[in-house]
Amino acid sequence: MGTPLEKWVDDAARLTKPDRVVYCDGSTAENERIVAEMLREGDSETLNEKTYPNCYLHRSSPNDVARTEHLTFICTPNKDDVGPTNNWMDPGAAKHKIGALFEGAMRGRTMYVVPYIMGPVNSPISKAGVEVTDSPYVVASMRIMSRMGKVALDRIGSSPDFVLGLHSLGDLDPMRRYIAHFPQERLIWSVGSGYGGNALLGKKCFALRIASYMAREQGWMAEHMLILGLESPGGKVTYMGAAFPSACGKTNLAMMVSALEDQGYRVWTVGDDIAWMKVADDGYLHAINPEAGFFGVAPGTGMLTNPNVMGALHKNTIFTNTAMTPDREPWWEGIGSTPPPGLINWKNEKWDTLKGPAAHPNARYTVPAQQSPSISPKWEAPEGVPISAFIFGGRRARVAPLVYEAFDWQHGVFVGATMASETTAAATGNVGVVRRDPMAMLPFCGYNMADYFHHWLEMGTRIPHPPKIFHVNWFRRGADNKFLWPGYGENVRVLKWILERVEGRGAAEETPVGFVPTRNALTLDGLQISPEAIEELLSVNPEDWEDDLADSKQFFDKFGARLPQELREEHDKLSRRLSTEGASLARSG
Ligand code: OXD
Ligand code: MN
Repeated sequence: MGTPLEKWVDDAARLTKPDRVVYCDGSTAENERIVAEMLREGDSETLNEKTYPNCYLHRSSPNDVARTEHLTFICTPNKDDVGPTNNWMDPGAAKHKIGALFEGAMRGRTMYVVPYIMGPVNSPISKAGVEVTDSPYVVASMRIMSRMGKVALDRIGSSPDFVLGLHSLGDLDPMRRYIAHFPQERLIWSVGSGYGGNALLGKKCFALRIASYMAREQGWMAEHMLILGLESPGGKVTYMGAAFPSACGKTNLAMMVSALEDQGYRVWTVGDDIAWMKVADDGYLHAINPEAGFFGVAPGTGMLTNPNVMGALHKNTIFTNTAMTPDREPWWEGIGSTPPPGLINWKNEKWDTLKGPAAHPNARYTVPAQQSPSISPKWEAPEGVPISAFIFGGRRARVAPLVYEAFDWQHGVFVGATMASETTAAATGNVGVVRRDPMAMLPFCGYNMADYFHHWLEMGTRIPHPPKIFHVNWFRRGADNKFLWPGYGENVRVLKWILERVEGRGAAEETPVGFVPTRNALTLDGLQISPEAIEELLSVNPEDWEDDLADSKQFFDKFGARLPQELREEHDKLSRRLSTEGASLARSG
């Protein structure tokens, strides 16, 4: 007997053989016990209780510091269903191979049963999951990142409607590390890693890979997008979803302190990483943030780049793989102070410059979202927020202008599908290597991306008031290889133009790639930027775009006949518009 949840937990315990099983209720008293257990394991310590109350530093195994895409699998009976951009394993074979690693993996340990809700507790868009894990660090982190414990247990009750996640640290050997998804069974198996993206199963595994699969079946969207609200003078707030590959400043944009605050433009944070969206009765696509915390990259985060999060990090935060000062405060490169003498690096060694960065470049903070001063009053609204604009972006030294608007939904899907970003080799003067990352979902789509593009095209026909689609590029460089645009809080100037376009205002000029602001359409007062730089930021160079088209064609070809015809059509149309433009430039030049 027992509920589906209890039955599944019993099965997991029979397989992994823990010494004891603890159902988590999410209470403060329980959290104290979990933290004590985390500290007892020896890989975590308490930070300065005066300046960082209830904050901890966790050090992961040095071989276990990031998501491992090559060890991440989607397991469906048919290999074609995962497509050319995912790793595939047959479900039976995966169960056999990975099951052997789970066999007895929790002997001598405690198995924690973590029921959780992704999304606001009473939202019709949110969903329940259960993660079973032998890591107290994972339990403490899940308590920040999701609505965890009794509230979720009550929601699940005797229903079978929840996503299952089995996680064990195993022996942390990368040779025995797997993150496997079984979307048809709503099941995740993760073994051999304690790193957040691999081990906090509610985040990338459920909220993107499994959820994207469910979203396609059920007619909604699970996207790797931040959600922000732009308040304009008079107090109206317009919501936008934005997708960027990693290292493009997504969290910073979501939490931006606006440079136009004195003109009445302010940014409110709804989410910094993931959006779940459904068409609502008002005909708009409504988004919720399925998460309850921010799991952000620490290095590079400081008062200049993200003052809001800096204010939030002084309590109830778990730091992972940062450095620590002799005062037991967290420290990382870019925090805004010079490394103090006696600094301890992320490997728990006395640091000196010969030892490389003191914090691991992927060091993280895990902080409750409500601690950010920028958190939107609507961030837990059960009905979500109506999305008026989608913004795609990448890091491109050339090619993409500062901002452009797609002609229509189908063209916007093409813009998202051909998204790309350069590796940061660009910083040393090279243009960098371009990696295609459609909708920033390349590592997170739980099925064939050709079908994912179909789903996007389909959604366009189902949303009576679809968001307008834009593309931005904060990273364009001039002939001197310097960034042309200042970025950070000044990006609000671009958001303001997007808002004006959404409202049917905002002057624009038609180019082959889409609508670009006219030279006077951006609000630039108070900004030191030359008219030449603006000219260059907004320019569309047909030659650069022809090269880019050749690259995106190669990417599309990987999907063969499964790629939607509409995307080939858009590719051809762009190619034709560029050659007409090229020819007329040649005539006038
Ligand atoms: C993340 C990622 O951690 O995208 O959010 O890798
Ligand atoms: Mn992300």
